[in-house]
Amino acid sequence: MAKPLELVNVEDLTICDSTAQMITKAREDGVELFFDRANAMKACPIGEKSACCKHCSMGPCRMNVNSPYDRVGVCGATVDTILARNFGRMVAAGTAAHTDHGMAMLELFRDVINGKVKDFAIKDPMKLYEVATSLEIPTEGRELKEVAMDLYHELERTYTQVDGEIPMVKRVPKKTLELWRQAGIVPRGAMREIMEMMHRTAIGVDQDYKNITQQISRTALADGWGGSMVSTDISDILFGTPSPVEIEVDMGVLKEDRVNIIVHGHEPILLEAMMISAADPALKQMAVDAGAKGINLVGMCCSGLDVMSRHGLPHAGNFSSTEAVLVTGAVDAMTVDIQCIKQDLKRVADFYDTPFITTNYRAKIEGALHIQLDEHDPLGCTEEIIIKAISRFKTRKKPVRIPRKTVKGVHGFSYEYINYMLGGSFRGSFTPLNDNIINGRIRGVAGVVGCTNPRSKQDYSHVELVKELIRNDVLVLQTGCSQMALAKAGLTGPGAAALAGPGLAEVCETVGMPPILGLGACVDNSRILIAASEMVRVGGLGDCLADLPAAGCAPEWMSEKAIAIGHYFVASGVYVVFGHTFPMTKGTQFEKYLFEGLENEGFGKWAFSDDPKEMARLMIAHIDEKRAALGIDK
Ligand code: XCC
Ligand code: SF4
Repeated sequence: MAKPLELVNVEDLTICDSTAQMITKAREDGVELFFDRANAMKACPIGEKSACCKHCSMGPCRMNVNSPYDRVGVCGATVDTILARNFGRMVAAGTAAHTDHGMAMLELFRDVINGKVKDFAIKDPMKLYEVATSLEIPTEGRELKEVAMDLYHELERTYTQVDGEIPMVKRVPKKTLELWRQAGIVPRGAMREIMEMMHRTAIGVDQDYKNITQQISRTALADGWGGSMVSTDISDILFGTPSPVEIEVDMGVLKEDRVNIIVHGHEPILLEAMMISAADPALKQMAVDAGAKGINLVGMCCSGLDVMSRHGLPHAGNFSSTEAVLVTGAVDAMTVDIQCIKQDLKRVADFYDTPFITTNYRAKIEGALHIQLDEHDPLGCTEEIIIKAISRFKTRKKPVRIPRKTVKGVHGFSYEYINYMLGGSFRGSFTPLNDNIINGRIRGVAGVVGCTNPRSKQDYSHVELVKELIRNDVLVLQTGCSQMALAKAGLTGPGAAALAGPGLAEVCETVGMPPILGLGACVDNSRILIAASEMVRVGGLGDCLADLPAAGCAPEWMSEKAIAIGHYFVASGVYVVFGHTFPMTKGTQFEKYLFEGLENEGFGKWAFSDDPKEMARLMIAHIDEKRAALGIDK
């Protein structure tokens, strides 16, 4: 780097104490982390507002963000066309990520059924029957394998179908589905939608921002009600449907006297296979022989959340802490699969002599060791990683400094469990939730989800927003890095009820649930869609998703996946607030369309705020508006 950086105070970068300690240590060690790079490289003021286009070589063309209708691109594209095309490509990329992940899960499912994969099995046959029934696949008197194969073929349409409607629309409330049909946005298959989105946003194709938005909605819905939903359901069938489990989080879960292995990424396969290998007596013995007390497997980011919710595995932190955790010097191997894996992890890992291993052919990192995880022999890969970690433990060269902090919390609230919890019987129902919303004890429901971002103080907005929501009797559902922010802040334990408003606190006490429910990884936002559909089905809260007193927020988002998620909620009828930044130029027609116009057409709408108190205010105002429309505002 040319000139020394003016370093930002650590307290301004994060409220996560462990990460703060490790940022300080990294600076002492002379290791650059992404927090400092974000400060050194200011965001491009035009790109930040999404006002540039590089879709052809007549450009790149950039608009005047202060006076957006001053000029057009060389081809004549207006700022609205440019904004909509950029937004559409973000949604296409995000949808591609979730659907490619989902398709990998579906292929694993197929190979488990046909016996080609032997290290995994169907762990939750009941869920398999439930999903099959929801898709009208006959189950009476049929062999599990037969039903499973039918289910596989049915779900494959989610991705590959070229015409018709994806299977999961059978779960969409009738009136919402009617609206989609009228608007022509029922997804056919994810591949088709992503392909068409890319085509329509190329130079000289679709140049009407409203028409582009139609395809944006269709593509995003192929994620939420398609790729992501299938991924969640298949993961539950193969690895078990989560139910509440107490978990320890934060960097203190690393242990100086153990072989610490971090698994970071998104598909549950790697971590599930690691768990099998870490329990192998021969490998355990090898660790003991190397002088360790044992093997300590720890998750990070979404794969961590996924497996944590199912098996209670400890979790070290979210996206903004993945470099910082390496700075402890205590990580004996970090292994990754896909998504949200910073290239820089390799350089930081090298500095601390930590083996850094990629495992998915889709996501190699220059210079990193690649050990391909073959679904047909997953343990071949995971055993090798563990052996590398043990040997690193034996030869640890640098001093180890682990932040002491650990926090306990309860996670793993699948839709099925919420149903059970509320109904108090195995086949419970959402009636008590609806009743409590109608009688006003619960004001509404909010989903607070998404990433952390080095351009905003890590975890701060997540925690402040959620506190404000529960204080106002709003029940909060969480996924992704946001869930981990609240977990580290100590708000996923029973103690959080003390911060809830009187109505919500009373319900929490009666039902025995916390006011903040952690649902899992980002693909598990589909669980929120299912829960919302169930609220409509039970009745009393309107007849489509847009009628519900509900709102969503990703206060510190950074990934294109977050934009895809945000938009599938908006297209489903939900009000969605994004924080810290938004790829939008103020004062444009496209902004007005996303922030107001869509709602007038019966969908949800987008909003933006960079202050958590204001985010909460917007969400609560929307919830109150919906309550008033339902006639339950007291
Ligand atoms: Fe990635 Fe999923 Fe965002 Fe976290 S929340 S930074 S997408 S790990 Ni999903
Ligand atoms: Fe410029 Fe149009 Fe080419 Fe975009 S597509 S770079 S606006 S000429």
